[in-house]
Amino acid sequence: PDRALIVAVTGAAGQIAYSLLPLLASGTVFGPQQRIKLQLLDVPAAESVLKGVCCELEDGAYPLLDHPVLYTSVADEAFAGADIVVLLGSFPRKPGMERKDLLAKNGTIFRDQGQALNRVAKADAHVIVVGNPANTNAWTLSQFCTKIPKEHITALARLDHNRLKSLVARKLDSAVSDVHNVIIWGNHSATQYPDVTYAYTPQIVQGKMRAALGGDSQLASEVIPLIQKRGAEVLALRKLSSAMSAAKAIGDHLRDWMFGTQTENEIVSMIVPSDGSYGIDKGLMFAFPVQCHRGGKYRIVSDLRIDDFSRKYIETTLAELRSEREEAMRLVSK
Ligand code: NAX
Repeated sequence: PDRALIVAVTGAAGQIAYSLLPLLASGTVFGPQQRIKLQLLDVPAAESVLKGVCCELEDGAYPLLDHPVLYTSVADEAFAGADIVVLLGSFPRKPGMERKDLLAKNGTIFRDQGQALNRVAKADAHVIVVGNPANTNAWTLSQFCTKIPKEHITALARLDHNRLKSLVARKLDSAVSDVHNVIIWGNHSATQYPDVTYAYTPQIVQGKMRAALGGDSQLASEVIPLIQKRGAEVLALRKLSSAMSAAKAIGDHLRDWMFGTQTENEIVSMIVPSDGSYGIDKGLMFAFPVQCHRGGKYRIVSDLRIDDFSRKYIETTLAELRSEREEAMRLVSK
């Protein structure tokens, strides 16, 4: 394609961006023919770091990367004409901070960025929210960004999805590429439900995976909590939250969304506005099983049977998301 794809990235001076920007610039995400133009946003205090990142992007001599790379602390400049918007920047939880303070702080950021996108982004831009609390930040953004179709505003569940897929492969001693159709449901938080009910490999047919992993009590005591707490495990070990794996997951999310999943029946997990499937409130940002088709289209897989074991987990994460949305709603209606 002749035209460069305009990709805006916020939180671009941070650690996920440092792993993500090379994936974008090298063609790993949008393909080896697609030129891209990067427009980077961070807060004024990070200006020198951001400038340093731009120097490194220049020094990478990426053939697909248009120059100059734009960097700014003004959202309207970063979002101008954007086709793809990756929102990494958010306010981190500080010691002693209550969840509602965190929601309020981020509510303001995502309100302002939603309004900025509304002013200057392309009307059919594709947006992915990564900054936490990701589901609710995406919900707030979508309330203020009415120009972009609601289903174009998504958030990242793919890291949790990839963590589960890899864990299943390791447990079964299979290749990761042989594991299909794991699912993450709900909030990107410790209440998420990592579900293997519909997963399969060449050896283990659909319907037998829960038994193959040791049965429901083993899932409840080991597999599910491992995935729910994996982010905390990495944080404790690295003293920094997941970044390399988060960047890989963002690339996977964007590539599948734009170009379709590898096969028609492949399921991936994305946080998208609910269409009412599975009794999830319409419009709530919830991680669902989805199938992606070429051209930036996806469909929520809405006909899976949910048994009592799964339903209990889905209800817990749903309750948490409803209460987060209520806090965020207070801000929206102010
Ligand atoms: P860093 O703290 O390294 O970077 C965040 C950057 O965002 C900083 O440079 C900061 O200055 C900037 N920033 C803050 N407010 C901003 C604003 N209003 N506009 C523009 N930039 C702003 O964090 P990093 O490790 O890169 O993680 C980024 C976000 O991803 C965090 O919120 C983190 O919690 C979240 N994560 C979400 C994941 C998911 O699966 N949904 C997984 C990975 C990650 O933990």
